[in-house]
Amino acid sequence: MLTFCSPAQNAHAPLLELVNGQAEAHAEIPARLENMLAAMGAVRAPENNGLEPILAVHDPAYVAFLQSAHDAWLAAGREGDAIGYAFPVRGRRPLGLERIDGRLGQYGFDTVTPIAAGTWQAAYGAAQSAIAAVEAQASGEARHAFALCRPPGHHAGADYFGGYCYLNNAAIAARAAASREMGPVAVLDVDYHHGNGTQDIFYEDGSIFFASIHADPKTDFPYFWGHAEERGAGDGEGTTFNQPLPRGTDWTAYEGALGKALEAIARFGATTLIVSYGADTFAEDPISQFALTTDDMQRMGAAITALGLPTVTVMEGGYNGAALCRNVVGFI
Ligand code: Q9C
Ligand code: ZN
Repeated sequence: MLTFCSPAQNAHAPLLELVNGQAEAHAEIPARLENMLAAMGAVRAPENNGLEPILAVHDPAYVAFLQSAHDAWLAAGREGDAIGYAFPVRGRRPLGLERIDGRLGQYGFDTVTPIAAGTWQAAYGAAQSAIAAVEAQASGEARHAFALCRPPGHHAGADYFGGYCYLNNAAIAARAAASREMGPVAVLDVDYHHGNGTQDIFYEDGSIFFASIHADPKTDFPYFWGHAEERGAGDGEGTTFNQPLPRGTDWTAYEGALGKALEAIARFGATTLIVSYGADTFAEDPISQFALTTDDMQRMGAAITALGLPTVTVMEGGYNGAALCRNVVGFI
């Protein structure tokens, strides 16, 4: 499998997340990537395709914020990683706020996604890995490619970060594939958590199908998105397909949901598939509650491959460091 990973990706090393009323050691750390790299064999550093494919998805003011936020944090006399603490409840008027605290709240939606010194550099590198995977397909070099992204991307929207995500690697890949006329494009999100950012980016876009299988947001992050009744809007009505599943879900129930998602993608007429793969559906994931085994990861990969579409897989979550490598290798 042709795998892309940028050396810049490990410049992002967040220290803490504020969760359950406490500061905890962050779960999305460089060791995740080290574990996966150790198991993957040869990986290729992506060429630099610049900001253009990123700006095809993300708002320029948001990108400028990400590039400068940690410097602004230091300039405000702070130490460590930038974390917001005040968030607008209803919508965000264009207030032109200047203080870093206001801007962190404006662009962020949680307290678990710090902006550290190397965050921009790493997120940019991860996005380049996703773009390079699409380019390898477009040029005919590979039918399937894997972007070993970190930090992950599927919780990030056009102008917001959250859920350990800053740039939406899968959405950037999907748009890049569509602009290379590889479409219609479908995104299948099999991370434990709902890919709210990807859903939001394509919610009113009928040209890109989004299917997600995830823990019921009634019980799990990101809570406010991923409910079954969210089906898209406007031109995108019916091109968003959510299947929330209860905690404890094992392969028997998961397989049925995966079959339905793949059927919907085939019915849509997709000719390119982008997979947001999270290994956090694993039974022993420290922050998640599904019950899939390493063998199930292989079954999942086989079922998706049986769809017969050229596929770019983008890495999302998965926090059991020791098992991450075999789960990813099993899936791939
Ligand atoms: N420490 C991804 O898997 N909640 N993001 C953490 C437990 C946030 C997960 C609570 C989970 C975000 C890409
Ligand atoms: Zn996840």
